Amino acid sequence: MAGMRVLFSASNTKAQPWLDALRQALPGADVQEWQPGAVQADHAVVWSPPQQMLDEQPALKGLFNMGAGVDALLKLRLPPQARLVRLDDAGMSVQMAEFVCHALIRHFRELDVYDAEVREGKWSFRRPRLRADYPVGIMGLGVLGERVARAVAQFDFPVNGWSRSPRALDGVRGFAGEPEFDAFLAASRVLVCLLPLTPQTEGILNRRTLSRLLPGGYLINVARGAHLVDEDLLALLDDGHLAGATLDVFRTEPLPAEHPFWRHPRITVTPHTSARTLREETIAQIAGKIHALERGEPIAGVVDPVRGY
Ligand code: NDP
Ligand code: OXD
Repeated sequence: MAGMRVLFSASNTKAQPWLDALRQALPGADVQEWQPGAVQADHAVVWSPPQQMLDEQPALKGLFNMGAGVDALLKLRLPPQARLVRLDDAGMSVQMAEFVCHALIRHFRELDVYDAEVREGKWSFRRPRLRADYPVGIMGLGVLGERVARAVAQFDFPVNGWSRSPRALDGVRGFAGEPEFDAFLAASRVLVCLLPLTPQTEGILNRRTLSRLLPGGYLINVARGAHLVDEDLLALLDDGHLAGATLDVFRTEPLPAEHPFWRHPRITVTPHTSARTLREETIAQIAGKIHALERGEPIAGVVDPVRGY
């Protein structure tokens, strides 16, 4: 790796521990935090980098995103020959599976109701619900969606999965593309969004689509805030078609203090924390891919900018 230059730029974390770990994983490489006017680099590891950085680095071969979703990066002007590489699991899928199963089970087992009653000193039981009445629909069967589908199926819920191209997964009833979207929704009571944000999926969680869920539907959005039309969710909760929602992602983050989601009694808000980027796993994966690219080998996780993910 002697002579290779790698830049780091991330707006959401302290740079030093990442620089130390990257230097350790790429011995011989010159690894620096990006500053305006930095020398030309071979690769960059980024989260929400400034446009100026990308404009100043036309010779980048690899642009490594420190997350799975590349929607924010694709809004920028990218260096012409750089391969844009998304994070491929790196410890995120197990976190996503535990987060979604937790939200699903908390709703299904009415644990919030029990919590409230126990706080009032009440010892009472609710009628057990049937799993068969709670089919879970997972939008997106990629790296994260597939793991979530398998985890949910382990708890014996019926599982439906929807993807762009047909996917055959054990224990999952598969639906694909626009023509099968309405049938997928109509067969689901709990809806989990794990789609990438693209022009095709923006606003996909709206009055029309959410109304198609079985009555008493429940939404778990762990993908991007712009998948959801906020007012439509509020209206469907108010008219009783939806029972509630767990939302981890929002159109504006942090969620503004005056936003009604904060105070809605049937919405659970978490601060974009369902699957965190883990430093050790992330650097191991990115360093491995940088080595492979330098040897001219193919790598997984290269984003198709036309498809948008
Ligand atoms: P992948 O790219 O691996 O999977 C995307 C899935 O969505 C694929 O199954 C794909 O179909 C499907 N898909 C894409 N477009 C459409 C469409 N128009 N119609 C139907 N299906 C579609 O992504 P990941 O699983 O790694 O991540 C998913 C998203 O999760 C990320 O883009 C990111 O936004 C979000 N995320 C959120 C985190 C959080 O903390 N809240 C953490 C990490 C990620 P096909 O299989 O046919 O290609
Ligand atoms: C991601 C995220 O896309 O953390 O990885 O949202």
